[in-house]
Amino acid sequence: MAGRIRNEGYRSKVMSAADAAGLIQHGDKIGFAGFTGSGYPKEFPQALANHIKEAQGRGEQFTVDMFTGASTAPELDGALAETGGVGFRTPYQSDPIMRSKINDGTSFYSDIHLSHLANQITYGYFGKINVAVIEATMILEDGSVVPSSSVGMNRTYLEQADKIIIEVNEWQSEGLYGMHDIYGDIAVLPPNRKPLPITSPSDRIGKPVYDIDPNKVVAVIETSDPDRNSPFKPLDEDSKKIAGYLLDFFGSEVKAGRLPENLNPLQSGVGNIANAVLAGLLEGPFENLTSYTEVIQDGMVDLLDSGKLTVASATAFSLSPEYANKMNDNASEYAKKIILRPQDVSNHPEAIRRMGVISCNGMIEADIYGNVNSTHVMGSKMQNGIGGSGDFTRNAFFSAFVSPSTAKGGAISAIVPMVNHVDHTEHDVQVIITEQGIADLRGLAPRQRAKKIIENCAHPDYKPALLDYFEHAQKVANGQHTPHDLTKSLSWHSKFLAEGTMKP
Ligand code: 0RQ
Repeated sequence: MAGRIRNEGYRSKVMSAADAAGLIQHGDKIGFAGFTGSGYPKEFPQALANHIKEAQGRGEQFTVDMFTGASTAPELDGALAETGGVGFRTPYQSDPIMRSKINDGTSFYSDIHLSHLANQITYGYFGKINVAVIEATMILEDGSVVPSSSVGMNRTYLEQADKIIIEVNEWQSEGLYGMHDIYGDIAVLPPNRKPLPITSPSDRIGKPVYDIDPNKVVAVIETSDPDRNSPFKPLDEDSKKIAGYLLDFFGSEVKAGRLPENLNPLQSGVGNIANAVLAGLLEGPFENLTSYTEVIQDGMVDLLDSGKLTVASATAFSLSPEYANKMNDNASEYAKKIILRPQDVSNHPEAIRRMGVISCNGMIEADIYGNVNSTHVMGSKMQNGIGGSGDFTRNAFFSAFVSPSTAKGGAISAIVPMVNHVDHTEHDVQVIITEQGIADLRGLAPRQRAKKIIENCAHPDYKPALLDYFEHAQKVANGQHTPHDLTKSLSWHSKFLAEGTMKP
């Protein structure tokens, strides 16, 4: 392990996770590494959870505020949430225990766009970050730090925190050195910002390492634990259908002359449908593809291996255990085609808009006029968070949302009269796809969109009731732009809460 910590000064700071956790105080704001199950600290958070529990056992109040890149893993989100000691958390999360603590009111949660967080931390909107806890692959002789399998918010937390704790993880491949592109000039206060110099997903504009102030490093912890990535489910028929509609749509856009034959850089969300789209691209006609996205998942690695995808830019891996091992075995080869950037660069509106990125993200529900809810269940409950979906959707060349047309065994329609929360407004949403079909909303007014969304995307069990609502709303509404009956527009959700089904 000495080989991974090549700087004498840092070697002298090696200590146990428990000793490092002892440095944390009640009320500390901690910036953690971690993005979709990769590159998060593995041992410190569990030691911190014990430290919190011990304080609670003594009858002391002990909470910390938790900042990350995005979702993490049970060893971080789960372990800390379980103590009830997370006072505040941001941004995206998906851990079941963390979610339950947000929804039962134990933890405050602020759901913000992933590209905005670094700015907002730097401007001090969240107060002072006291401690940064990151994972690294290596510490080099000159004290610079080689990132691991995610970059996320690390650059900002390392800059902003008073104290730094580094877990050096031997499980991460040394071949990752050279894959990262850490660009920092972006964190300048406006109005003195410069254009982001990225015109192609393959552009490298920063350094392969974090430069940090060694005086701030209070602990170095040695670990060898794997990232906790979960396997993907086998592709189901609905996901394949949805992917098929999207790929046909790409084909017709190439024919119409709006897309080049190798498409524009692709962004694909997380989950099974996104993986089905990537699998479809593997078999499809498009060559020389590029990707400017947030996470690299298995399907993207297959596309790189096949030569169909020439480069992938992201902020993190989101791989199954099998693919994470494959990445570790061949990291230095993949580093020629993969670039991992800070999330304020991977998700930067300027780059997304300039390159004409094609975005495709999952949704919880859409309404008949094209507003999309990605985050809330039945009005009050948080599912995961907006993640990068808003960064990409608002600025994309094409923005698509995908979902099965029903949820919870058919008891919920994903197409509703009015969404119970809006993340992506009708102004930003261009295409909606379910297993029933595709609604291309470009160029349409709200009432024209409603017909298309209901006809093409709603499940047959719900289509007649949606058509009834739309007709009824036009009769009773106070205007004909987006006609609604405000006494009924959310009645589908209240019916579900009362009866366990939206079915008429
Ligand atoms: O709940 O797990 O309790 O069964 O939501 O739904 O169908 O498994 O779909 O995993 O693709 O998640 C929008 C949440 C979809 C995700 C969302 C329930 C459903 C299930 C999950 P259970 P599925 P997915 C970044 C991209 C926001 C962030 C984003 C997401 C659970 O895509 O978090 O886009 N998006 N990041 O039962 C009530 C409904 C429901 C519902 C589904 N209408 N009402 N519950 N569920 N629909 C950009 C990148 O570059 C990566």
